[in-house]
Amino acid sequence: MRTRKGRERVQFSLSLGKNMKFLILVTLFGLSLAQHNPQLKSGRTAIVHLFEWRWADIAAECERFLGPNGFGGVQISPPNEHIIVSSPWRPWWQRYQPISYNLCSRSGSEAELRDMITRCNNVGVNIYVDAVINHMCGSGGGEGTHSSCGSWFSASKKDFPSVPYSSLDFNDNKCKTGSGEIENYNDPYQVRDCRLVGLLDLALEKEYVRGKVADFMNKLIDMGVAGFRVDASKHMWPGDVDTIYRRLNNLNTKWFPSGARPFIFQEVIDLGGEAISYTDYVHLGRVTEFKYGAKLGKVFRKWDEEKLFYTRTWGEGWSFMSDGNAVVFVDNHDNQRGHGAGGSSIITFWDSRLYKMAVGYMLAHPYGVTRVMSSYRWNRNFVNGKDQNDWMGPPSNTNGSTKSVSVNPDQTCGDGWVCEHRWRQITNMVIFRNVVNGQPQINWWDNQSNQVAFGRGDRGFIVFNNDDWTLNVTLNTGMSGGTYCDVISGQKEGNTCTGKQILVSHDGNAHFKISNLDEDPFVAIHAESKI
Ligand code: QV4
Ligand code: CA
Repeated sequence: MRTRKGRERVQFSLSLGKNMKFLILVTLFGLSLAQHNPQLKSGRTAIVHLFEWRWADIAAECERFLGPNGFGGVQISPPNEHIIVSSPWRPWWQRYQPISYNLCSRSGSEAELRDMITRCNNVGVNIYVDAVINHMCGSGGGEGTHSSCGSWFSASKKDFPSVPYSSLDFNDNKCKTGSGEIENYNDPYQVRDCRLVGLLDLALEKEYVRGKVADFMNKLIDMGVAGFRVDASKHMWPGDVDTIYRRLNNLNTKWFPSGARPFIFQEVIDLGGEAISYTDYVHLGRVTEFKYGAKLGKVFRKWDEEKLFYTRTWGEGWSFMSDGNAVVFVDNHDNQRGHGAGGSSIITFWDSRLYKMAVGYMLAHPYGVTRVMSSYRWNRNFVNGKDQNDWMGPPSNTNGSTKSVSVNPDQTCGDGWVCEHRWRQITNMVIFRNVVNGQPQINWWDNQSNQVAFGRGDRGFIVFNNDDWTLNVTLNTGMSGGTYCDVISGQKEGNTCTGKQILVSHDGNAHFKISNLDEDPFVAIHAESKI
């Protein structure tokens, strides 16, 4: 059965000459390929997710820390108007229930958002917006003005006057399940046209709805954002979001080259075995590779007989999506608290020793665009293995407003903010990734167990000891002779090392001795840590 689109395609190809068609295909293909480009400023490679941070704090962090330390970009929490939930009290996930596209939220006002985007761009740090465009609030969201800009809405009537959306703009007549919710993830029609956990599902095939979504995203592009993390992408038809992405403006030439396309990375949880696969979306932009964190967690925890030396083929060799399509991370805001996918193998800041190794490995390895999680603590309360407090929002004042991020004299964060991105081992590995950018992985060594090492061209070298005994070996680093500071146990300050020193001989060999009892049983050196 030829679809409407298929008929158009036949007419289209008959009416155009070969070279004209070729030109258009290159343009279209080139267009979508460009959406795989994170548009990072030169020499910068990593994104940090400043989950639930206020705009004013992000702006300050860009200027005082992220810019100077070579971070490439920040993923921010959804900036548009969201529901305000009282039970449970102000959960983090209220921001995944839009009420409108007005730009006032738990993180601040439109003016504060604009100021933050400008200040971060001015120091070379891109802003990527978490775009929630599949749905509005939950069907049980009630009626009234319990919203972050005070807009009135009615969930039961599917009435959102501040957009405006009416009941005509939702999918209910298309969803065929009794509950109106997704009941079977092996039915692509349910996954796209029914409600995800009761969230009112937008009819994205409608020109009117597409227009509202594109206007929302274009306003942010014109303000200077570099792209989007597209929430719940699995729940939107590729053809619908393709149409919307094609309507997006080029990036603001105040900070980006003329013709630069917004970076698109789509949240599609695909651990295999479902009807919908990441392959449905990779032509539109990059996709979050959830297998990455799930597998890396098993490897560093040594579960399921996994061993670190098996990662010699890490990346596409582990049947992850191709490098050019992947955004990778050790944990994310969902699976660090048992939401979404990955299960108990996911390593988070709560397991800090393992976490530093896993994040270090991710940042040292060439695969994918890397995203570092930056979290807040909450008082977990496990009952029968489930955290009853997985809903808890960010550090807040008694009036429900989010606390500002305080920075301690030792550069760590206070008031419940974890700031993993400020942990020396992680900051220094972000810098390592920048220094070795573009260099191939070479000089792999392993002990057939959990001790491995590899280089990145002649620009960097890293050694891990995840066995229960000392690593004691001389390895070819591929680097020029000299004394290097280990950037895990310390760093180069002036012309001295605050941590371990590694002496590389003229032939590139160096001796490494790493006790399995070390707090951080790994060592990393790079061209810019040489004294
Ligand atoms: C409840 C019932 C429903 C009922 C509904 C009525 O479960 O059956 O119909 O009330 O309103 C919250 C509550 C959830 C509640 C829902 C709607 O937890 O119990 O439904 O609100 O009221 C986050 C949280 C969800 C949260 C949601 C909206 O994880 O718990 O739901 O925000 O506030 C799949 C998807 C993937 C998704 C992942 C979590 O394929 O895309 O699940 N991940 C993204 C985000 C995630 C977010 C959403 C999607 C939704 O990363 O943070 O869910 O925007 O794998
Ligand atoms: Ca949908």
